[in-house]
Amino acid sequence: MAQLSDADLIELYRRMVLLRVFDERAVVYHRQGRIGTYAIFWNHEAIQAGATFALADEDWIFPAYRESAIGLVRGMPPATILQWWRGHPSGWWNPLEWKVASICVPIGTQVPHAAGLAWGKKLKGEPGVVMVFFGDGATSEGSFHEGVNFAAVMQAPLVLVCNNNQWAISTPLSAQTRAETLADKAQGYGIPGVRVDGLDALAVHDAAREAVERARAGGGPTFIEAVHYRAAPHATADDPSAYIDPVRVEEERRRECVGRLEAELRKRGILDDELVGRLRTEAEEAMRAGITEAEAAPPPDPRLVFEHAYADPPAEIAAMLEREARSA
Ligand SMILES: Cc1ncc(C[n+]2csc(CCOP(=O)(O)OP(=O)(O)O)c2C)c(N)n1
Ligand SMILES: [Mg+2]
Repeated sequence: MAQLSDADLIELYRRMVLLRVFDERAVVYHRQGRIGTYAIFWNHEAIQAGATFALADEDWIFPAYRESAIGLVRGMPPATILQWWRGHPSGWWNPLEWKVASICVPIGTQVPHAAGLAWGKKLKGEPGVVMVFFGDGATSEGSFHEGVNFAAVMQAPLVLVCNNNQWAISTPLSAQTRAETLADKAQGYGIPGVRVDGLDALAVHDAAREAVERARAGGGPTFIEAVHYRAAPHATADDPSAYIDPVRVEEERRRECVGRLEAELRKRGILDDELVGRLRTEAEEAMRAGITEAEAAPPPDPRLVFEHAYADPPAEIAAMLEREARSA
């Protein structure tokens, strides 16, 4: 077990609270019509905060949409992430600034991107490892296979973190794979595969630390399967009552990861009501300031959507852009 100092443990807890409050407030902002469709990550905080806690500042993070707010652990302003969900260009952060890649929505395509960056670092002799997040469903995608195989063959410094929440929207894990565990897949690529309890931030951190150390020492990629169960809808546009047993979801919601770390830290005598309350208030204030800042930004120019999509716009779109430019 990793020896985290008391200060480290509190910082890990603070990050989990920040993520939890972001998620809960984002769902409210969605209901109020202030952000668009939102991918809920309630109870994924132990994976996100635990795994990234093993990284140094020079290391890269490649998130999927489920990890949209992971930049918070590096101090990214909540307003930036809220703007992403509002479809505002001020939500398109510069990946170089935070060493956090763009949020990836196509399933699994971030895996070869991350593998490529990790390989590039190795070729250039640059320090730093790359951590990529993806879901159980992503393990059925070609890009997942290509990315992991490539990274393994090249012994690239890559840490693969699979958030196994056992659902890919309405597709259960049992319809996703015949493999007994997702970690078993690592064997086929010739890399270590480990399974951890995805609700135990300390266990996730421990597995991630070992994987990061291996990658840093030139030992190549590791596959981490963090097992838990999706205890919220896939996204704000989803109605899971059509396909998930609500009793099971209620059970899972009681197995809740922020409270679990909180209880552990209270037991160790390093966390009390005062600090719990203060960290939660700080996170809530950061979110209030974040949404205020986001809503105060001037509306974006709709032409931007096309500007970044085409080098040479098709005639119909070019004509539309011209009309827009004339009326602007
Ligand atoms: C290439 C591709 N195919 C299909 C989709 C539609 N889609 C969006 S989320 C999702 C489920 C992904 O499940 P999983 O990888 O387990 O991640 P989770 O949402 O559970 O975190 C699918 C199929 C997509 N975004 N990209
Ligand atoms: Mg999933």
